[in-house]
Amino acid sequence: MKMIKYVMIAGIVSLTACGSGDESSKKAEQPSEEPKTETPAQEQPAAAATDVAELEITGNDIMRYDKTELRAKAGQKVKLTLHHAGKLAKEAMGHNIVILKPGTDIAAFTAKAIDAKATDYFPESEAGNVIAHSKLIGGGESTTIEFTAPAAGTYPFICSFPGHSAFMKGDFIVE
Ligand SMILES: [Cu+2]
Repeated sequence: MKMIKYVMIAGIVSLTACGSGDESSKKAEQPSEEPKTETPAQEQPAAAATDVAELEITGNDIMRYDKTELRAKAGQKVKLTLHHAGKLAKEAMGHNIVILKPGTDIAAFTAKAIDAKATDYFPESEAGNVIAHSKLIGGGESTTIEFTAPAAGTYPFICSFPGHSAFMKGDFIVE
């Protein structure tokens, strides 16, 4: 009986967890294969070099991002825009996005972030664990960062405003 109850609760939790996933994951267009003409050693500029991944993510006044996954290709230029769709000021409900190296101790990172109010909750001492990060913004604001996608892998991202990373987190997946 206990077991059944547990399973039901788990089911409800996973249902609600899916509730916010209204963003149908836009599959990045796979570049069609180059026609296989044997051009001998003619240096062609890599397609990835001119290719820009334009990504967007939005935070709100109830401490959520609108997506939990962002994707790019290794070496690709990434233009990532964070929007804040809410109305609250950044002092109360500020959001940023911080992309971390795999294996970063997120609890330790966010603990240091709490003490980093002067730098908008970005702990400079942890910069070595950071791939890229935006500034902190309040309701109605947007900010864009540009960086080069690192090697293939899964890079966790969070909002480093105190308490937010419990809800505002996801994976930046580099293929
Ligand atoms: Cu936040």
